[in-house]
Amino acid sequence: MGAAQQVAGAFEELYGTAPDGVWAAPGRVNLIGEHTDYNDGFVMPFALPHVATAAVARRTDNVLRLHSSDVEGGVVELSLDALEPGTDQEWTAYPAGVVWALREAGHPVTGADVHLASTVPTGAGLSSSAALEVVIALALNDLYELGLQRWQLARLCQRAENVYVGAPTGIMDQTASACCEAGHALFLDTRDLSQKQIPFDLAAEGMRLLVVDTQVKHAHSGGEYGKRRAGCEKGAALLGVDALRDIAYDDLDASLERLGDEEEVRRLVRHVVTEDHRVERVVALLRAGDTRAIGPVLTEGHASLRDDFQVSCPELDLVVEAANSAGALGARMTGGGFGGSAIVLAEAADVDTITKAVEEAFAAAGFKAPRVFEAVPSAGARQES
Ligand code: GAF
Repeated sequence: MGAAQQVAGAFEELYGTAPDGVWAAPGRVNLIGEHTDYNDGFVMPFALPHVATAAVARRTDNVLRLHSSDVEGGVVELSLDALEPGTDQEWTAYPAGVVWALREAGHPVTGADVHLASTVPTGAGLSSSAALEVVIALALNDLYELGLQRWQLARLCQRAENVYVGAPTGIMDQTASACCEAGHALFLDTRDLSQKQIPFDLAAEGMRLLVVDTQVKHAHSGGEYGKRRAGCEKGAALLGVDALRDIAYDDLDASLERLGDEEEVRRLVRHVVTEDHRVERVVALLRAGDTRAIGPVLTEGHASLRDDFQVSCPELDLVVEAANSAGALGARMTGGGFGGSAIVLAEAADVDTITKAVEEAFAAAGFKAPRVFEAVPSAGARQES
């Protein structure tokens, strides 16, 4: 039985009727472009095969019933009229936040029964929460015939996360989940959400991309992410621009000089401006068919996140160091940082050696064993049945 059928079957057992449909939305890996999305910059994620799957049925009585097979406990019943930002600290805040954001934007959503099951690892920097948000947004968009486009759903999901959940994240993860296509990475300009699908089929070129989940759990509602964001906004204000995206790479040195003794802001600005430039370099290399050459750019990005933006951790640094020493083409942390996952670009023939090297390095350092898997660029959100 496929995942969609299983989730539909569980819905029927739970609620006593069949769902109106089943939808799926993926987690993501970000190839390059980290902490640029809330600076109006460039990002380049691709969708994972891991998905949040939701069986959903409409209701007409302003009630939302939520259940997840991944969380202990029964059905949670919420009144739509009582949904209030900042009041829910549980997983239910993500789907409820989406319903809140839709209704707040004036969309006539009158309730739903939902059963969810997700294969996206949680707390691993792979956007399990965006997958939850997007699957609900897409299901309600279809069921209530709201006619919203994918990028609009992503914006509403971001609003749910920023305002309802209270995590000050950018737009990358929701857009990735909603808009990615199989076999492609998504080159996204987060200023206007314009997008280009860039073919990214590593297997055809004899390479692989590994995800190494360090098992160090992270969260965005914690203060560090917000502090980086505030520091970037301060940098933009000091430099007199709307967002750091507006600092041209060629003007970086002059801009850093203008920041004088604002040492911390200088580091943040340097990361964001060089990272936007790295995204453009990676896009150019992929377009030129020079895929192997992106490896060193990924590693450079890691150094910038570690030294300038300071969002890495010893486990992520060790993945990058051990993988590169064992012959990887390049490696970097992916996602917000402070734990979570790293990605490793490798020749297919070197995957086993590199995996072993990373596992041994973790054991030698006394770290919890990492979880390593291959990431194949997969489809974005869709209706399954
Ligand atoms: C997290 C956030 F949710 C994204 O918006 C992005 O800022 C990312 O960290 C860092 O690039 O995944």
